Amino acid sequence: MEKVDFRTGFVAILGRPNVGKSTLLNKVIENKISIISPIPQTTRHQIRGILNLKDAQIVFVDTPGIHSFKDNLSAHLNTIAKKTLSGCDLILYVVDTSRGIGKEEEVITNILVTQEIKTIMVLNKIDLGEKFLNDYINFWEAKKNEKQIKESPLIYYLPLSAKTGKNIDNLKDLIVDNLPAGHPFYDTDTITDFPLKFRISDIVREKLFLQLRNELPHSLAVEVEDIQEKETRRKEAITHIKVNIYVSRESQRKIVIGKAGAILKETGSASRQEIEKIVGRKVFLNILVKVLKGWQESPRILKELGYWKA
Ligand SMILES: Nc1nc2c(ncn2[C@@H]2O[C@H](COP(=O)(O)OP(=O)(O)OP(=O)(O)O)[C@@H](O)[C@H]2O)c(=O)[nH]1
Ligand SMILES: [Mg+2]
Repeated sequence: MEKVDFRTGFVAILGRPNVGKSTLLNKVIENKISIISPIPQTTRHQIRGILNLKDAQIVFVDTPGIHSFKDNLSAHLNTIAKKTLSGCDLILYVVDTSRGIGKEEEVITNILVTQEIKTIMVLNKIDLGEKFLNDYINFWEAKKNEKQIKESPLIYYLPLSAKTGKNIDNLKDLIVDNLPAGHPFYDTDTITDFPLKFRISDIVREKLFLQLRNELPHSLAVEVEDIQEKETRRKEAITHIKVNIYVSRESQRKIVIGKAGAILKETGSASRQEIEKIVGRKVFLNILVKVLKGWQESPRILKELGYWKA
């Protein structure tokens, strides 16, 4: 490898839903940037996390999991994932070694094997026993042969655990070694360029997902309508945040609120604690649950929620 003083580049994190892309990003950056939940399709934005090292700045781009097309929201999520590829210097293709190959693997490998950006296959969740690890390697090799690709862009298979951190340092080294020489794109004390408004709405969405488990994740959206810096009566700084939770039907509104408001209360209190850590001051959260029929199909609403970039 050529000796250079500083390397920089964009690293796209791709994979089907729930393989641990956001967990990996947070582990590498050592900070909570992207929300995580056991529910597929947790990530809805293209989220950048910036790792500043002595000799490199790596800009990771987390993406929504690639999955089968259903509605405008799903189509949009796939588009973001694909768009991320253009302009990136390296791809991390994340797979879950504790689960068998998904139908999404066909879509993803078809995209990845025929392009030229260097790719590392991250074989994640090895703490769960690596049961399907070889299947993913074999699948890639078979695809390469099928398409008669002589030199595939895949430069490495790296087993790791985003949860325990095993092999994460090796991943960082491998990435740095494969980035182009260049100057930093962002201030070296920045860890994300994801707007505060969307970070907050994502935190509320994560807490809500964790409360609701598998109920209605796809029907929910969270919007931060307003953020205002105020003072309490005792002249303490406090940030007032107005949050709307959108659901598609009245029955879903009841589920989100919970018995005697229990779900909403728990969501609000868990969210507030996490938001306070980010903004560094006291937070008052005002959360309303609204019914907005068919929001997943409306370009106007998707745009307001930040899910739509024409
Ligand atoms: N045991 C184990 N669990 C993991 C690991 N990495 C992620 N998980 C879990 O897998 C689930 C999904 O993680 P996410 O990081 O939200 O997955 P994602 O790929 O970003 O999912 P989407 O945003 O929905 O596409 C969560 O419950 C994580 O805690 C790992 O290395 N080991
Ligand atoms: Mg994610």
